[in-house]
Amino acid sequence: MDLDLPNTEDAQPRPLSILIIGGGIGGLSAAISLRQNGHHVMDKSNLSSDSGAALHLCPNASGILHRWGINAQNFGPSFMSRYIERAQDGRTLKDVDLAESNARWPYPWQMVHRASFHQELKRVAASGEGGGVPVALLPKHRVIDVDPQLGATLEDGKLVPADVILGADGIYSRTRQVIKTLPLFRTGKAAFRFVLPKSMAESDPTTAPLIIPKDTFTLWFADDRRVVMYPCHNNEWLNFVCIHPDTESRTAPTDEWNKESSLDQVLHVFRDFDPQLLALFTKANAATIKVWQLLDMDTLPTWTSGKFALMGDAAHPCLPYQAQGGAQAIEDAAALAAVLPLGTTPAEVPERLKLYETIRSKRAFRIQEYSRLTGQDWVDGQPVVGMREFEEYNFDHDEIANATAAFKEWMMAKQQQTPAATPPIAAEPSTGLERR
Ligand SMILES: Cc1cc2nc3c(=O)[nH]c(=O)nc-3n(C[C@H](O)[C@H](O)[C@H](O)COP(=O)(O)OP(=O)(O)OC[C@H]3O[C@@H](n4cnc5c(N)ncnc54)[C@H](O)[C@@H]3O)c2cc1C
Ligand SMILES: *[C@@H]1O[C@H](CO)[C@@H](O)[C@H](O)[C@H]1NC(C)=O
Ligand SMILES: *[C@@H]1O[C@H](CO)[C@@H](O)[C@H](O)[C@H]1NC(C)=O
Ligand SMILES: CC(=O)N[C@H]1CO[C@H](CO)[C@@H](O)[C@@H]1O
Repeated sequence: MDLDLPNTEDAQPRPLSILIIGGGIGGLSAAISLRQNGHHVMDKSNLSSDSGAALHLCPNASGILHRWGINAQNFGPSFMSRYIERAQDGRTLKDVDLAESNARWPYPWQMVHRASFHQELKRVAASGEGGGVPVALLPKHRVIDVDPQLGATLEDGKLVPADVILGADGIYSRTRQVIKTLPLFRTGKAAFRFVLPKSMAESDPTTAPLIIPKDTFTLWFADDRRVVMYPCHNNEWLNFVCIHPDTESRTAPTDEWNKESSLDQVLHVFRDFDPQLLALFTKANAATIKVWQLLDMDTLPTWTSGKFALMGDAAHPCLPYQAQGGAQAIEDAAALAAVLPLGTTPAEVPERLKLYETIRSKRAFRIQEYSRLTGQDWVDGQPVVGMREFEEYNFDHDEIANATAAFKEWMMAKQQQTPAATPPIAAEPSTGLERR
């Protein structure tokens, strides 16, 4: 590992106490990045294994994880090496070898099993790997209230004071109310999700032709519904996301991201698709089939108040069409670590959190918007916006470098305003800048 750790010996800066509410991808990522800065981090959430099947880690998200010492090789990635688009009747519309174009990115474009990924984030958070003290994972305590000047109140009525409070409690965030109560609204679509063993598909002559040996992402499109299939878990499982009009699976817009569904329902909603694909669906383990309503939210006026900040889906929920929500939560965590190096004082926290929002919001909102555009129904068998349209914007961004540079600029501008009486050394961030 080549992380430059904060040099705490001469300055002995006091670590911040950081309370994170939510232990999903965003909360655990921030726990890791801030712990590695030398802060004391507590994470309060259920911390069960992430539900859902698989997820993309786009190249730069892989790059950020790599710098934190997390290597997807440890949890069985598949790679996005070939991209196939099919019509609902099975005709091939596009078949693109991505090996060459992927070579321009320094880190791989991976598809990983969510539970394994979540386990690994949890493990690294609770370890001292990459420096810093282990995060205190406190799964038993549900947070019921946040005071953005003080800390958070737990179910037992106890107030936990903290220097920084992060709301990382996902799309159904309760801590979002600290900023504003915004309703989630229907987009008109829902998604079935399930996995099946790839070997089962390969051993059946009906379905075998649909299966490319490995590392291939396939989409089937009808105008108002689509099927996404990609491997995960060392290419041993096939992961499906089947997006369709929500009226046909009658999901309620409640907190039911794991709502049970059934094979019959999937087969009915996709009855006009290639019979080979339907034969593939029948191999899904019925118990794993879930349906999730795709909800959206208006833009929040701000993400921060006092020492409190929202991150991840709590701040900017992202529809899954661009597969970027997890990556955006990881980028939030990278930016938070850049603006909160060891040596940041509690009094400086509110302005640093504002800076985090300034660094992140434009990009996060833009990616939300791109995902909305990519999710539009096709018109007359043609996409309004292609699936890979925004790839450059999404991937060619290094949030560690970007947020670190933005923080440096901000510090310099601030120092120029500081009266000469203040020794410049006091305003200098002790470290963190060289961690990239
Ligand atoms: C069908 C689907 C497919 C997707 N595919 C992709 C993909 O391929 N690539 C990608 O990057 N993203 C994908 N996403 C999006 C991605 O899952 C989310 O953007 C990401 O999980 C957001 O992380 P988060 O940490 O903000 O929220 P979450 O991962 O939802 O975590 C929130 C956490 O907060 C906890 N919590 C909630 N309330 C409280 C409370 N009051 N107190 C304490 N804890 C609380 C929850 O238990 C949970 O652990 C997909 C999403 C879906 C649903
Ligand atoms: C924690 O888990 C329990 C049971 O799984 C669930 O009822 C509860 O809503 C969860 N709480 C949070 C904050 O996710
Ligand atoms: C950070 O990235 C954005 C584009 O995403 C860019 O506009 C901005 O100039 C970058 N900031 C710095 C300091 O590099
Ligand atoms: C963190 C990370 O991996 N950053 C990379 C993002 O992508 C750009 C361009 O492809 C690279 O230059 C960065 O190193």
